[in-house]
Amino acid sequence: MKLHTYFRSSASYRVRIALQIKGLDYESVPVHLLRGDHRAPAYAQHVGDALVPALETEDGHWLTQSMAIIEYLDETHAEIPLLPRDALGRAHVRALAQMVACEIHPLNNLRVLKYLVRNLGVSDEAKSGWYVHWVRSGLEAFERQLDLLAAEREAAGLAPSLFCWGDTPTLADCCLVPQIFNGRRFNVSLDGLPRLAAIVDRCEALPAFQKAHPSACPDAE
Ligand SMILES: N[C@@H](CCC(=O)N[C@@H](CS)C(=O)NCC(=O)O)C(=O)O
Repeated sequence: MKLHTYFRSSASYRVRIALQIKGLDYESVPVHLLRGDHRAPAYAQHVGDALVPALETEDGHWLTQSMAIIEYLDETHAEIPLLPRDALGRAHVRALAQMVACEIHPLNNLRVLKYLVRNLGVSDEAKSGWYVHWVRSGLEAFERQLDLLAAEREAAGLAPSLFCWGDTPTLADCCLVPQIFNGRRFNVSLDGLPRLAAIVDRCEALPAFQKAHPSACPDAE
């Protein structure tokens, strides 16, 4: 398998975490976003939206969209699952993952921030304000959802979650940790988000998350 990835891309980081949790071997193929490698024909001919990550499977298929890739890996390598076995748990995990991947991340990715500055004439200061506003408010919503899920587990007599849902990392944790890495680069505070901060600490203590970290990537700068 080949993962087309950029070390600082949080969507790529999600897939790297999933690969490491599952202990799968893969070749890392760097796609330098700031140099525009993703728009070069060699890459863009395989990836309709020319975004990273993309996974090239052993039988030559190109898969796109980090969450679809992670679910593919989960279905094809079922040991160490990243989604719960029950439908209710899967719905909760996918909802948390989508809070990051569909609500927070699209507002702060590279091309959106570039458009604000280059096309709308927004200052760097206002761009940073945009970033912090959307990431922080999205993380506050995530914390509220964790509160609600904790109450649901308690009412059902289930043990408190150690990770986003349950006592092992799931797709939701694969999405949360990279978003926090990204937020820290822009000084987004985690104050007042105790559940989320504890989950991130627990994840970051695990070797799989450490091996997937941007600083551990072959293309790290
Ligand atoms: N929803 C996509 C998001 C992919 C995405 O936005 N990737 C970013 C890096 S994190 C990218 O390729 N950005 C290039 C650009 O914005 O020009 C996924 O989950 O894979």
